[in-house]
Amino acid sequence: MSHEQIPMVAVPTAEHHREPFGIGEASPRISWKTTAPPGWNQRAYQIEVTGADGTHRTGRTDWVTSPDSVLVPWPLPLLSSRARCEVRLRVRGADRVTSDWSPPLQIETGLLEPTDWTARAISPPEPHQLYEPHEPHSSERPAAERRPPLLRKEFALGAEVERARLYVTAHGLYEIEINGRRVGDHSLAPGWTSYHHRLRYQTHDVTDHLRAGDNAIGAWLADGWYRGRLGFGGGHADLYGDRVALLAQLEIVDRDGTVTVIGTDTSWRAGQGPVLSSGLLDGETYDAREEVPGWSSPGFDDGAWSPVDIVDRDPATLVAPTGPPVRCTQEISPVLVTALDSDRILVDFGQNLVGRVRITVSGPAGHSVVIRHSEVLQDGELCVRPLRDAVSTDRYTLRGGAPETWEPRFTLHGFRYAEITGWRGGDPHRDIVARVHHTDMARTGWFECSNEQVNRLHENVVWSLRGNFVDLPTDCPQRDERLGWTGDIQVFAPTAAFLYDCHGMLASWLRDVAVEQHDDGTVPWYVPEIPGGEQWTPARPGAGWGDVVALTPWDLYRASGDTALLAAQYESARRWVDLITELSDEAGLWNRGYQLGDWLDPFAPPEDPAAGRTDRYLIATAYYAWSLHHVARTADVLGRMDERRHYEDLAWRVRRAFVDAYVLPDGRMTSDTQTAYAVALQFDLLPDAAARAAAGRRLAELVEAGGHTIHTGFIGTPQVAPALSATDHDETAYALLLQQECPSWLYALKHDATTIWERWDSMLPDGTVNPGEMTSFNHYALGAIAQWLHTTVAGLTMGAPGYRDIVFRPRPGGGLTWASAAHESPYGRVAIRWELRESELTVETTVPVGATARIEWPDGGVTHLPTGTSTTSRPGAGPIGSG
Ligand code: RAM
Repeated sequence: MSHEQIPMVAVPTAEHHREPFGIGEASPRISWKTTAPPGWNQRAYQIEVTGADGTHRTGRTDWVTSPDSVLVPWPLPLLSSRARCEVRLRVRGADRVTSDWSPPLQIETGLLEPTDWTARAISPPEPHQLYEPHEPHSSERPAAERRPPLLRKEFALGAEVERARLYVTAHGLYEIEINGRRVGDHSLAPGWTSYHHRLRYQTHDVTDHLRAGDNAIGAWLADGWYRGRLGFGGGHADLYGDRVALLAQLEIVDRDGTVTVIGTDTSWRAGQGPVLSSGLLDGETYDAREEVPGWSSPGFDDGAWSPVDIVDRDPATLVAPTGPPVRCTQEISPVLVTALDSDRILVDFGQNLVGRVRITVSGPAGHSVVIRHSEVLQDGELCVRPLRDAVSTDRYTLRGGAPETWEPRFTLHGFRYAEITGWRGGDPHRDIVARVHHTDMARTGWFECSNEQVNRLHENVVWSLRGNFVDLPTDCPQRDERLGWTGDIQVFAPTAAFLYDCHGMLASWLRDVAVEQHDDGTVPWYVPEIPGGEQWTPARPGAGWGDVVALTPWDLYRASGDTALLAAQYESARRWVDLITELSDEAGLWNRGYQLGDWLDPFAPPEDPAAGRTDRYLIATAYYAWSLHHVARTADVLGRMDERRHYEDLAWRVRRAFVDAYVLPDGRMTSDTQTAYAVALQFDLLPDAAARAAAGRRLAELVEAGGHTIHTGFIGTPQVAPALSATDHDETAYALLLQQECPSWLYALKHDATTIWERWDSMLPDGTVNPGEMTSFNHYALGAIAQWLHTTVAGLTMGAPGYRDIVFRPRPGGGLTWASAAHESPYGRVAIRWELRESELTVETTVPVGATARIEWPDGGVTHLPTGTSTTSRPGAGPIGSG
């Protein structure tokens, strides 16, 4: 048998971890991808687990007869805390040919039990004891009290270190140094969760940092989300508590087998460092003259430092991460630097991004460099008005002497432009760099086509995703908001799950949504919930936003095949629809209460974005039915058949009520708007094929009558193109996509957009910035069109969860001559590229082992595909007409 015919298994994965180090699962499910000749099918698998140093039992399963390769149950005894093991596996096909063992996956668990934590959270003493009070800052507490502290501790080790792990978290944000060297490369750790209920800790391998003899560990701490100013309208500080704290447990095993545990306790000391102030919205001020040389190394005299206090943190609330950390993922050099006046330069990075600027400067001690940020310019200067109360200003004061390199630690900005006052660098193209930060998820989805503008649009969606997947899914990254808005991710989740492996990150956030759901089932507008002024506090149940609890777990399940997520979120979803059942009338209409409707309908008055043209209760009832249907489907997957029936019956009832109330006898809807038809079609609310066809026709008419510009808001926009395609109006959908006049997707490109905007006219046609209150240039919600590019333009769609069944359904149109999409699915790479020559459509497809696939041609024909890559042509299968 030749080598190519033997199946090969790649390194397996555990749960949704990119790096299964310090994980919280005692029985992580295992997935793998196999390459094999076309037609090969897995009959059985065998898994072997090898425990390291007795931290886990070594064992091997029998051959398990199963075609499964995604999230298969952990096969051996549960892992305990600090377990280290290697997992490898092999597979066998029907032909009984057995693969080699896969390369091993290394897994290490974190601290799984609250009793594993012996360290106690420590806080610098009450600020007045530590610092001289200064002038009051912008927030209620004096600046000095907010000055980010340093914490340190020295210890001796008797022998060389065999292995050392640091388990660490904070109230606030932290960075750790051991013996003068930074630990890890995470940013903004421990991230933002619902801190009262869940606080993430991180695990680091710090073996290389330690040595026999004297050692020191030090921590930078800052306010972050825990204590810093957050939110709009001036915001609020101290939302979770008024003291920052560090909880760290360093566990060291030396060559003699001696275990030493250095935990935070009252033997640590607190001092002050060079960070004078730091806020996520405000930016950071750093005075290098106040640096404390040697503070995180042994031998430093901390006699003048203060003792620390123990503060409460229930170890039962500590959780290991389920997704990757925030990191710097890219560095971008300026594309243009111009002098604004004798002391100010303007730097254009050519891309609206989220991160911070690193500078290298030289100059006299005490000289300050001030960096301000903005997404857009107006009249050649930064336009910071859209940032509202986010100050987004970093300040660096030089220590003097050799060139100094600095980047703020505990803040993040959304910007394309930086204005630097007092620049004292060399070549700004070399000495100024933007460092892009976000949750470091693996990229899994790609799209390209023959139209360069559409490609740029797609690229902009990817950038808006990156800028807003920063530990949690936010609405925007730049102004005084940056909140986990539920409606935004609700409409965008399918797109996100195609482009990046965001399962672990969103699963964590959905946990927070569930724990912050109010007693009556109300889902907050954003999670974590913070005070939001009259409009948002107390939260009221809002259609499209609250529905995140029923719809987003389902979207993630579809993308990943993970039923455990459905199980984990099921109660939360039920509580939501049960609440709406109480709020709806006897017929089943959700027709009362505050609603955002088709938020930001371009025809809504600028000062009232909720006053769109589509009846807000039509939208509310549509979402209610759709969420009921999803709760029923979820119950079905979970085998809860009584509940499935209950919710499906309710869903039918609400559908009927919807049609009675909002669809007129002639098929028109009471709101004769694109959003109404699109939602009715996409949420499957219409009674039969004729009603669907009629709604599709009317939708196409309205889109054409609107001159193929956007007539929809947050709710309608993601649905219009898919609804047109579902009713054979692809060409109308293409015309909408390719429109250049405002409002349209491509309009923004005229203004050099490099991200998706919140409003179609965030930049007005005359090039001035929209004067409205909400003028973000980085909001992913309207980028949900990208999923239509993937599924319809390129034609890569999912037939069964996890892409176990794939339907390639290319729908050429809009003058495109080719398009392609690829997705790294749980089974392996799925890809399509089509090309149109005259009227011949040629399709090249890639199907991974373990999946079934077919092409559904525009003319209705079907071709079944083997695994592997194949090319198929179909004469006469040219562009489809607009039905
Ligand atoms: C805005 C947010 C978000 C939207 C809410 C209703 O302030 O930016 O995008 O979901 O309002």
